[in-house]
Amino acid sequence: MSLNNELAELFKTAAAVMEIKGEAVFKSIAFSKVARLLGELPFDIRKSVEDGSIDTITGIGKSSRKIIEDVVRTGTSADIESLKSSIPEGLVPMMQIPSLGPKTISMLWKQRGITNIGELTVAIVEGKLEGLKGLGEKKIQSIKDGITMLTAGGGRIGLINALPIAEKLLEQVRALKGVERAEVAGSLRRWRETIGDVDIVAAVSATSTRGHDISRAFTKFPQVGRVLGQGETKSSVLVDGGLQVDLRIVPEEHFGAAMQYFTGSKEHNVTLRGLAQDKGMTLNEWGLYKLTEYDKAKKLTGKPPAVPAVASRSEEDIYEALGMDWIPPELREDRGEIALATAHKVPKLIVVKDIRGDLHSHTKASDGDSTIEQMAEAAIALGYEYLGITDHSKSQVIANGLSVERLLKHLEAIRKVAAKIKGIKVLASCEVDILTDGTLDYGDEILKELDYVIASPHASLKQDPKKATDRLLRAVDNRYVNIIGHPTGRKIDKRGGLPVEFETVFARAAKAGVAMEINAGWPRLDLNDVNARAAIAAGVMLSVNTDAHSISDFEQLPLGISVARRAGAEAKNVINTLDHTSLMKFLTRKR
Ligand code: DGT
Ligand code: CA
Ligand code: CA
Ligand code: ZN
Repeated sequence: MSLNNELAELFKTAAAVMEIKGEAVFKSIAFSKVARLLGELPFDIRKSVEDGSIDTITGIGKSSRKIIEDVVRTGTSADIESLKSSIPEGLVPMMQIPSLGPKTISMLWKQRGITNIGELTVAIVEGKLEGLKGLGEKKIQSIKDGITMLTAGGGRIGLINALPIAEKLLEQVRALKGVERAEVAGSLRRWRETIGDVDIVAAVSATSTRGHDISRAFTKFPQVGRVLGQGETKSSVLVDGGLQVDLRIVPEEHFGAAMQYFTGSKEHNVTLRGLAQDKGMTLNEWGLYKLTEYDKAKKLTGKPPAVPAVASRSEEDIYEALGMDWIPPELREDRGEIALATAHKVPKLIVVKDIRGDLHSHTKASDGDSTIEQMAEAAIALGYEYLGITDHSKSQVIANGLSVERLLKHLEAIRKVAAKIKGIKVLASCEVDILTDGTLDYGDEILKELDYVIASPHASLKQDPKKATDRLLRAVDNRYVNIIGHPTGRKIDKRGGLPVEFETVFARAAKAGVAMEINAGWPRLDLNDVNARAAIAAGVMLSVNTDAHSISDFEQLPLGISVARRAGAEAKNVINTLDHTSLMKFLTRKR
């Protein structure tokens, strides 16, 4: 960083500190101005200090000049340092959270003792921000989203956070006058686990003059915080919480092409375009065109080409014209899907409705919020045939894991509910901890009392690959283990999880008849798409479960299904699409 920029940052920090302290507002404004001035200065400030010409720069007052001179001469400024140390050091970094300003930070600090982003996160989770002036539910949610964005790295937001924001926007766009239809494209339509920005494509009836009105109305939506750009065919905004949303407006006859293009992925599109070229065609956001004809119209940009397209209205038309089947968005990552589509062998991907029951759920017996009955009732409401109750085993002390004695009592309680309740089979199980060396938290004499066993790693996730792999292998080898739960223990953007050599583990699991879980609970999504794909290739069965700790957690199933779909899973690859009888056959085959 140049000295100018370094100084600009320093002044920005100083201004932020004073704003948070709520003192000397005019001075804070002056510091902000100096920061901007330094950032835009076309010459090196060091020179002006050395030849004294700094006096002639308007906008740099006496105290600012002293700070600059001190930094040039000594590399630091005592004035700034003492200012910085006058408040807790974690407060200034909180300014990076979109939608969080100095006034709110000041209030959080003075009224709730919050001094850094970590404490703020905890306070939000624990509901400790209630009762603060100007901090309604909506504002708190947007702060939460902002933290997610900031800590996600690379400014990506979690799928689970992006979905409701996009859904709401989509509804608003569809309601705009002149919009015939609108859909989400981009990574969100492909259900990537994190989202860089949200892409929406809207269709208008003709090359209508409405484009401008629609795009202007879009930038005026109440949740829009900043407008990054606005034009007749596209607009970009930042919504509350800092998430970017791109809107594209196209004539309806080009809607399919725009959806295809903006759904991506980029890699998928590049390969597809190459294929089009081989066939003497060109594929772009407007449609699929014959190269010979397209060249004549090429100079027209920002507008649809003046020649008729081979295909443009629907995605199906485009893929068909390229000699292939339509490809579900979740597969469009250039991982072999184009060859499959050309051979008419696109898998019939699993859908949410294929799931007949959840095999991983918790109750009040360990760290869940609901009773056995409540969980079972909720599962019935979802139309499930069966539900596995799997509370934590004894080593999970923080999660109120069950001692042997408590487990046996709990099994009895589950079986009592199972006997009484109609319309669902309730299975008595347990999520048994896979300890560091791969031994299980209960001995075989206890495990054999369970209807089936799901075994998961929770602690010591920083092992080397050999140890991590042996750990899972040993669990797979146990004759009572049926499912490995969240096999790596990773949490999206929080921790990486076990570095398992899955090739070895999958080969053993396929042979043993042990299923691997896709844990649908956010932020797990574990296995992830790539590992789940490898599992299928190795002949391993999957199990998509929510790991529900409350009845509302069952709603996270679509996230797990999206991972399965991105892995290319069909219903037949997933054990909890089986009817109860077939499922029990699978779960007892090792005994
Ligand atoms: P994100 O937003 O980082 O989560 O990922 P995407 O896939 O949504 O990427 P984004 O928003 O930059 O662009 C949306 C889609 O538009 C992308 O998936 C493919 C298409 N696209 C964007 N730029 C290019 C490009 O330079 N070449 C090609 N072939 N496609 C592009
Ligand atoms: Ca995007
Ligand atoms: Ca985008
Ligand atoms: Zn669990």
